[in-house]
Amino acid sequence: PFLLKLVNHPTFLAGEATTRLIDTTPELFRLPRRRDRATKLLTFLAETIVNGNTLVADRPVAVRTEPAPIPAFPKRPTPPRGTADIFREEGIEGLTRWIGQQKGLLITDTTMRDAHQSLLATRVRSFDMLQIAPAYAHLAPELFSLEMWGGATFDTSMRFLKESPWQRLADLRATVPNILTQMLLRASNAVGYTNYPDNVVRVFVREAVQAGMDIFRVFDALNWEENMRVAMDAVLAEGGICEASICYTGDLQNPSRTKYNLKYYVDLAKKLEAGGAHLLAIKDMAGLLKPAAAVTLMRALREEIGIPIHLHTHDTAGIQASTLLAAAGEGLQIADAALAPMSGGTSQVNLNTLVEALRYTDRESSLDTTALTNLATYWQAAREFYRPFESDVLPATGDLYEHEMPGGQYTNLFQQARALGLADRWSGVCRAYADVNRLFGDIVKVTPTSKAVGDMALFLVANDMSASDVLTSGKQHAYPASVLDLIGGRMGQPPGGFPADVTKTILAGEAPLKDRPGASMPAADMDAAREKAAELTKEKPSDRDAVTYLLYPKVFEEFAAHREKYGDVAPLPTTNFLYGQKPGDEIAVDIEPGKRLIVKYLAVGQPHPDGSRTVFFELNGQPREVAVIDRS
Ligand code: PYR
Repeated sequence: PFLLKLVNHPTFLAGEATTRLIDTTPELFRLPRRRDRATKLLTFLAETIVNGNTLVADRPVAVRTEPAPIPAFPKRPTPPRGTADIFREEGIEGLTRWIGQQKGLLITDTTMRDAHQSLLATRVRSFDMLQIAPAYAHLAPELFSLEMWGGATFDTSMRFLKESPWQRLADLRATVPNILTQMLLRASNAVGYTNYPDNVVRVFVREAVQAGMDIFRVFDALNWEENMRVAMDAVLAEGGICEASICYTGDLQNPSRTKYNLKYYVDLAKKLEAGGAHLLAIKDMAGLLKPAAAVTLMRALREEIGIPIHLHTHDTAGIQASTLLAAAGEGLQIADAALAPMSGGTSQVNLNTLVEALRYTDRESSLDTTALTNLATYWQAAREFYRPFESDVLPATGDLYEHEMPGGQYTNLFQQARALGLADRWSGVCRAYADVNRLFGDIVKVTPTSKAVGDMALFLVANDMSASDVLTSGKQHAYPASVLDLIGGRMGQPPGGFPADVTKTILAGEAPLKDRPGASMPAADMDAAREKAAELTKEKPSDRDAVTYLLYPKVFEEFAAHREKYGDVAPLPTTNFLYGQKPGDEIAVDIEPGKRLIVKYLAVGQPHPDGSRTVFFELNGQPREVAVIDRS
C-alpha cells in the first residue's frame, strides 16, 4: 500500500517526482515507521492473545473490561492555579511563604506512588494515571502535591509493565502542569537497592528535574545524614525542592527504647535544615508513630526548626488518621494521604475522609468534597483492573510495634514467605524480623535495609535457626547478599555502627566499610554507559538512558529488547495489556498525540505445522495478520 500510495500521489502522477517529494510530502515517508509501530503493537496483542501475559499467569483474573469512569470537569483552557504555578513564578521562597500562610492542612495525594506500591505490588500503569490526570488538574488544584514517581515505581515500570518511567513523569507533568510533582529518592541508593557512585545520583536527579520532577523526598535507610548529602546537594543544584526525611522508628513513648529518642530526631532534623532542606519529612514508613508521640515530636520540631513539616505514615495499624489529626493540631503543614479506594491497610490514610474530618475546623483544607469523591470513584473502578496483584490483607496486631515492618514490605514479605512454604510460620517470620533487628543493633528499617532484615528473617526461619544462633553456632553460613551488603557497610552506617561481634561473624573476618560508600566508589563511566544504552535502544545516546542503564543494567536491557520487538505498549488499555482482546473487540490506541490506531481482533487460526498461529486483525479498517508461536 505504501508504494501504491506513492505512485498514485498527484505529484508522482504529474511526473514531478524528485527527491523533493520527501521534503514536500513528509507524511508519505513517515508511513513505514508508523506502520512498523502498528505491526509491533499487533504482535504484542497477538502474543498476549495466544500465549497470555506472563505477568498475570496463575493469578486471579480481573473481570472488569469497561473503562473506569472519568469525572466531568469544567472545560477551561488551562487548569486553575496551583502549587506548581506558585513554585514556577515565585520560587522556593514564594512557595515556602505561601505554605506558611495556609491555615488549612495541605495534602499530598500518594495514590499514584506509595498507595499502589503498598497495595498492588507497584503495578499501576501510566495509562490509568494519565486517564485521570486531567481531572486532578481541574478538580483538585488545591492538592499540595502528587506523589507519582520514585521508590519502587522506577524499576517496576520497566521490569513488569514494560513502560518508561521517564515517559510517565513527562506525561503526568504535561497533563497536570499546576500541581507539584513529588518523588521518593533513596539518597545514595537513588531508586535502587544499593549505593551508587555519586555521579550516577547527580545525573539521575538532573534528568528527573528536566523531565518534570519538583519535590524530591530524600531519605537514607539508616538515617545517616552524611549519606544524604550528595542527593540533597544535587536537588538543590538542579533547582528542585529538597524535602529531607527523618525516618521514624521505635517508639518515642517507650521508656526502654532509648536509641531513637526525641533528641535523636530533633538533632537529625536540625542537621537536615542546616544542610539546606526546604521541607522536612517525617517518614513513618511502618506506621509506628502513635498520636501522643506525634504530638511530642511535632511540638519539639516546631520549636526547633523553621522549615515546613510534611508527615508521611502508613495505616497498617488502622489508627494513623488519629496521628495525622494529632499532628495537625500541633501545626503540621502537610500530610500524605491516598484516595479512599487506594487507602488503608499498608497504604496511606484515607484522603477523602481525612479532609472531611477537618471540615469546619481551623485546619479545614480547601479541597472540594464532590471533586474528591469523583476522583475516588475513578480509582475504585481502576483498581479492579489490578485484581491479579491484590495481596492478602494482613491485619496488624500489637506485634507491629515489635517487628516494625514497613507498609510496603509487610504484604510483600508474606508473599515471599508463602512462596517458600512458610505461610503458616508467618508469626515466626515476624518474630525473627524483630530478633534480626535487635541482632543488627536496632536499625532503621526501610528500603533497602528492610529488605536485608527481611531476607535474614526468612533465611533464619527456613533454616530453623534463631537470631542468637548466628553468633553462637560457630558455623559460617551463606547469608543473603543483601545482609552482606548491609553488615559490610555498603548501605552506610547506623547510629553507633553495627555490633562488632555480628560484623565479625557475618562477614567472616572481611573488613567492613566504615566510610560513606560513595566516597570510595569510582565514578561511573557516563560515556561508556551512553554508548551501551544507545546500542540497546538503537536510539540517540542520552544521559537519561545511560543513567537508567547504570541503575538497572539487566532490567534496562530486557526493557529495550521488549521495545524493539513490540514497540511502546504503554498506550494500551490495561485490560488489553494484561489479557489481549476477545474476538470482535475493537480498541482505540493513541500511539502519540493525534495518532490513533483502531485495532479490531477478529480470530486466531489453528496451529500451523511449525507451531505458529495466525492472528487476524483489522487495523484502521484494513485486514492485517500476525503469526506468533503458540507456546502452550
Ligand atoms: C521505598 O523506598 O520505595 C519506600 O517506599 C520506602
